[in-house]
Amino acid sequence: GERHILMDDTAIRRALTRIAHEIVEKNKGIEDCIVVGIKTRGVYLANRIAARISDIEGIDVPVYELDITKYRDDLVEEYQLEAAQQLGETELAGINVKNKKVILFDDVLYTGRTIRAAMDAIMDCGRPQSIQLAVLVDRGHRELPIRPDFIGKNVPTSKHEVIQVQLSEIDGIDQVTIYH
Ligand code: 3GP
Ligand code: 5GP
Ligand code: MG
Repeated sequence: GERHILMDDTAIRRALTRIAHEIVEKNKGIEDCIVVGIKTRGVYLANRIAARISDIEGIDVPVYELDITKYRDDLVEEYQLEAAQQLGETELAGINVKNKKVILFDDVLYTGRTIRAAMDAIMDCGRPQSIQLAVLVDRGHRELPIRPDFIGKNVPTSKHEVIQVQLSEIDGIDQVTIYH
């Protein structure tokens, strides 16, 4: 099929800079905030956002990574157990989220099931003050009442279209492409 580039490196850079400012504005600073990136590409985005926030505010924001495999609701029990063993429980275990403002970052938001699972994992670590959601691309088609607080680009899609997110850290290029 056909493909179109939705965001190039400049567009991604500007979107992340805007989101960093929006996060600082919404939270009136960055005190008590932590950033949690959802593997794989959400982690790189989380690190980039934290670096920008440090540039803006002069304060370092803690960044954590989260693999939600064992929290998904669409895996059979056996597989969930296997995934949990491989992961040695969730990598968030031991992180203090109590009274923190948790900013979750994923590359693409689709059904919302991954984010629901991520919220489950966070709640297992304590009671955060709030959870906020940032995504590079919102492609629609939610199956749960979940909406992002910070959005790089809204991309209305059909269900058969696929969004590819490439980030320089692992893909050698910064680019968002739609395949239809
Ligand atoms: P990511 O882990 O870097 O976010 O889920 C594994 C990878 O497959 C994801 O990379 C994501 O980019 C890609 N992907 C593309 N379409 C889908 C989809 O519809 N569902 C899931 N789970 N992953 C998708
Ligand atoms: P969910 O459907 O739970 O919102 O998304 C599942 C996971 O797959 C999330 O990590 C999300 O980033 C990823 N995902 C869903 N749809 C797409 C897509 O079209 N492209 C990419 N790159 N990732 C997707
Ligand atoms: Mg993802």
